[in-house]
Amino acid sequence: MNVKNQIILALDVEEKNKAYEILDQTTEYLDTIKIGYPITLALGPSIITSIKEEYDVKIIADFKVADIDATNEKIVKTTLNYGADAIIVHGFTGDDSVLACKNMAEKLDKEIFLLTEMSHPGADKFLKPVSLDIAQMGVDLGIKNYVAPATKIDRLKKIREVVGKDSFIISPGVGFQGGNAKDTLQYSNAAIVGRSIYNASNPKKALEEIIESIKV
Ligand code: OMP
Repeated sequence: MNVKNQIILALDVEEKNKAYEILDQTTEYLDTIKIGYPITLALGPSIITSIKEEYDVKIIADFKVADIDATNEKIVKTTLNYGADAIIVHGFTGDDSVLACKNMAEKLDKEIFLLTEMSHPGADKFLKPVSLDIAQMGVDLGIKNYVAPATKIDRLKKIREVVGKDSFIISPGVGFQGGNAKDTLQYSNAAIVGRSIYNASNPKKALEEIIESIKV
């Protein structure tokens, strides 16, 4: 996946007007949008289709898929058929669950992102001890795309070492959660930013500042 300006907008708003207002202000600079549970549960999954019809963007559906293989397969199929280009999948469920997602995405000519370690402090308790194993499982399964935290650069660096330079990593936690885009992009291919853009008084300016901060 190619991400314009190396920034992905996490569009975690719950009102349609607000979503479109933010997209109107930011899609000059962005071509990849992450759609998750907040907007999908508020507006229904057809919001994915509507945004794809209205804007020239790629959509990563962040549904953190984490079920048995048969259920995962259905979740991935339905989500990608709404028009998402890729879907985020948890890795802790194990290889059969993850493989079911990968196979379904490939059948539809789309992609999955494997979530390794998470960005919030609580992830240190259960996920951190296994995140490098999750990343290695992804490599063994032939997965190309990963999610790894912008808030824990040492962990992001280790995950990069496991998945290799040719894998594609996207990293949440820039801005509001304390991560910084420039440091993150030393090891990651794209930073995911939500609240620092959509809650800003001027989302376009906030995004311009983040893009500038990467260049200096
Ligand atoms: P902000 O903290 O508002 O910038 O948003 C971060 C976005 O990334 C939200 O949509 C989170 O759900 C998501 N996210 C994390 O914050 N941490 C993770 O470890 C993984 C994700 C994710 O999978 O996107």
